[in-house]
Amino acid sequence: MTEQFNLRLSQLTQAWQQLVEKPNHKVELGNGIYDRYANPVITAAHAPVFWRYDLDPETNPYLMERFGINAAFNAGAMKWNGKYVMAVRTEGLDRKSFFAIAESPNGIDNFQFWDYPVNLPETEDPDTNVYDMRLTQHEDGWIYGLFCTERRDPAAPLHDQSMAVAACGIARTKDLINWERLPDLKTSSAQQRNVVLHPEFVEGKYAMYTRPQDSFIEAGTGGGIGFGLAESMENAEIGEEKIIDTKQYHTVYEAKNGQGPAPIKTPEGWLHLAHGVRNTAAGLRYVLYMFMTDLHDLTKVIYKPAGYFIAPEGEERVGDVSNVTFSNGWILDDDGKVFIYYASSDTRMHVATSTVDKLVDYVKNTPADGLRSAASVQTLYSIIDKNKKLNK
Ligand code: M1P
Repeated sequence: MTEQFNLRLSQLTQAWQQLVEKPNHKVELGNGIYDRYANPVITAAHAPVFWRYDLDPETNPYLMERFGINAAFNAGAMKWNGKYVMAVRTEGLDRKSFFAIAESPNGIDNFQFWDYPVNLPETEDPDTNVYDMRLTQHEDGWIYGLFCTERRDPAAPLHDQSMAVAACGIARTKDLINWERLPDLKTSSAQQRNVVLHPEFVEGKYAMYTRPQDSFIEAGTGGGIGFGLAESMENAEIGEEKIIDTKQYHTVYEAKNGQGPAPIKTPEGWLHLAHGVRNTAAGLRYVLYMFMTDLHDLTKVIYKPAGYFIAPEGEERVGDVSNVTFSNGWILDDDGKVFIYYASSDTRMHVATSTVDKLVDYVKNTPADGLRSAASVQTLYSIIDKNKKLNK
């Protein structure tokens, strides 16, 4: 038995090692805006063997998996001590997710989880599930993690075991290891998801992007990316939420949308990455899109290219919730390179790389949505006409 145990253990360890050390490479050609990479950067299989297995032959003679990991996705991201780190939504076979930090020396491969996942303190009203943490290095000196905390709806009748309430949970840290839990965000909306802290004070207050929603799934009347100010994070409360980017008929964000990571500051304005959702006969389709807000008026959208920025492609289209791309983490490097971390189909994490200059060019110079087929044709005519003149 011990021989078999040892053999299986070395095979498991070798398979894990090969996976985490597998070099990644750019997919050729691309669209000029960003480069996709061939391999996912984090998957469920990246979870260390010592998380998933009891390695004691006495108590686990068959070396069975005791704590399976189902998915690793929707990660917040930041540069930390020279490394590229993600706060990964790691989901067990029991559907509960938790946050685990994974780090890479170069941002594109060799991501490895830290030995222990985040031991997130609970509030007096314990979370049933926590997910989708946005990391913000705030100018007040703290690193904040804003995430969705989900609890069963207290008004749900016994026969309905899926009614839930989503709210914005808040925690902060100085080292990504020890976390202080703060009270959940208070707003006048029934539910909240996709809340993101802006990195700078605005009018001396904490600024947040919100996504008010009427119920757990439907954004309903509260749809759109909202913006609001709070006096403090110790007892964060937003009085007025102003919708800065709305849902809109016949666009990729007609059903709902949500802010991705905290925006990136550029001399031209704040670069935003968000997700947009539309309904199809095959269910909801989640894609990523970008826009830019004014440097001095964060509620004013100044550029917004038409359509999606990243949509699920190939194998990305399939997973636990298929046809989804979702991003809540990106990293701006010192040299202007941007690492865009996105999840596919609620299952795994990928990276795409670009630069601030390219992303600013993309948001400024990509035509806006004309909201009618005829307007799209006019846009295309102007591109073709210009190119024809060039060839003369
Ligand atoms: O399943 C797709 C996504 O659905 C939710 O996003 P939203 O609130 O915008 O609908 C979230 O649960 C997210 O985690 C998930 O990836």
